[in-house]
This record gives sequence, structure tokens and C-alpha cells, in this order.
Amino acid sequence: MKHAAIECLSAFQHSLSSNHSKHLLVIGTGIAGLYLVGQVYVSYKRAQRRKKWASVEKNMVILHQFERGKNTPSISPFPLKLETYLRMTGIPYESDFEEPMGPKGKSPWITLNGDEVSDSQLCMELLARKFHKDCSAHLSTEEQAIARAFQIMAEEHLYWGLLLWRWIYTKGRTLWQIQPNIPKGFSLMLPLAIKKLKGHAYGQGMGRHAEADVIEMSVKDLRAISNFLGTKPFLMGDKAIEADCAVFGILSQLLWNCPDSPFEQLVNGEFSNLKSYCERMKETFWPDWDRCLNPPRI
Ligand SMILES: N[C@@H](CCC(=O)N[C@@H](CS)C(=O)NCC(=O)O)C(=O)O
Repeated sequence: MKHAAIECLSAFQHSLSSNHSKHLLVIGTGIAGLYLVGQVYVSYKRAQRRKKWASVEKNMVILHQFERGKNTPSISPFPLKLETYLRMTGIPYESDFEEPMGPKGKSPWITLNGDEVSDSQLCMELLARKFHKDCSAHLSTEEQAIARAFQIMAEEHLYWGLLLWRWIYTKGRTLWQIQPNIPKGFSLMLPLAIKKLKGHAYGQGMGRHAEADVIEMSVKDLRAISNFLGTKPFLMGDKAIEADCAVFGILSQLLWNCPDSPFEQLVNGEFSNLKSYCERMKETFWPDWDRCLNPPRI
């Protein structure tokens, strides 16, 4: 055994001394060097961005999100939710589109006075405390509980119907209809993105069901929201609250960013009060909606 190991080692030493191995070593060192230089550059750019964000006035929120969409200011529900909230509360903010993914590997996130906070909901709750904003204060605890239940249904259940439709059932094909400036090489990366998101949906559970079942579950969510909304202007009555930002974030995607989907058909038909609701949220909090599209519509 010992003898065999010594033989193996000497064979390895011999192979290292061969020309072929030397070439491999040079190539390997070159790649490692390039990688290192790349990493230094990325860290430098990262530090530069943070320096820029630190130079904004005190209490100015930097909202990190994906680039503007063709039909909606964001093709992602959670950034749209958070931006709608900032508008609803009048908290001053600026958007950053250079670093959309936050420390938790998701979008959106914010920088506030040098602190980095991830997750749309955690951001909203922090901002509500800091800026003394409570858009639901007029509601009873029972009403607040109902609003929360609808929000969670939209974000934690219906959202997966949207994700599966956009990324798995239609294989990301609609992205070119809703997002401008998609890099040329993106189609090569698409299968990887799809695989990752498929894994997420499988982990959550919705991704284990047949497509028809997922669509049916999503339709039931839509019906519940539509029935509850009825003829009210907003989810809980005449005044829009935090949960409206979340519900709008999802519904706006189904209405404007799911071309030729069953969702688009339903919100334009059987659940048309959801379309009116989206239009109302847009008119109330996004008077500059068209200018926030890419390309701008006016
Ligand atoms: N609970 C999070 C969800 C954020 C989220 O899922 N963002 C999506 C875009 S809408 C994302 O970053 N996805 C990338 C990924 O999961 O890798 C929040 O409210 O911010």
C-alpha cells in the first residue's frame, strides 16, 4: 500500500515536470489572476456605489430595484409594492437600478442613512416606524387581520402562480414583451434562471402541482380578492393601505405583464373590478406612470 502511494507520487511529480503540465499551470495561473482582478474591480465598483449612496441627504431612501419595464415601472411585484408604498406615504426616495439584488439575494432592498435593509415588507415596517406612517391606523384589529390575510394570499400563494406562468409554463418567453434592454446573452442564461426558479417553486410547494391545478388555485385567489373588493375603491374601503401596495404589486403583473395568459383574460373579464382597482392605484399613486416606463410613453 505504502509502496503504491510512493509510486503514485513520483508519477505525479514526473507529470508536473512535463511541458504539458507547465502549460496547464500557466493557463490556470492566468485564469486565477483574471478572476482576482475581476473580483477587485467588482469590489471597487461596489464601494464606489456605496460612497455615492452615502452622499445623499439624510433620510433619503435609496430604492434598489430592476430597470423599468415596458408596461409597468417594474416587472417584479415586490419592488413595485415598495415603490408604491413610498409614494403612498410621501417618504422621499431615489431609485437605483445598478444593484437590484440585495444582501439577501432578492430584490428590492433599500439603503437608508448607510444602513442596508432587505425585503419589501421589512423595509416598509422599518420606514413606517422611522417616519411615523401608519396607513392602517383607522382600521379595527379585525379589519387589519383581514387585510393581512389578503396580502399574504397574494404574495405567498398567488405570486407562485405568476412565477410559474412567467418562467416555467411559458419558459420566460414573455420577458422580451415586458422588459426592455435584455442583454443579448440572456437567452443563454435563461435555462439556468428557469432551473433555479423551478427549484424555488418546488421548494415552496406550488411547483409540484400540474399546470392546470396551479392555474385553478390562482383563479380561486383572484376570485376571492375580486369578491372581497366588490365595489370598494381599495381593499379595505375608501382609503388605500399598505396591503393595497402588495396586492397591487401582484395584480398589476397579471393585468399588464402576462400577455395572453388566463390571468390577463380574467382580469379583463370576469374579475374586471380588479382591473379598475389597478387603474385606480395607478392613477392615485403613479400620476407619472407613463414617464416611469421604458421607453417612456410621453
Ligand atoms: N419577500 C421578498 C420577496 C422578494 C422577491 O422574491 N423578489 C424577486 C423579484 S420579484 C427576486 O429577487 N427573485 C430573484 C430570486 O429569487 O433569485 C420581498 O418582499 O421583498
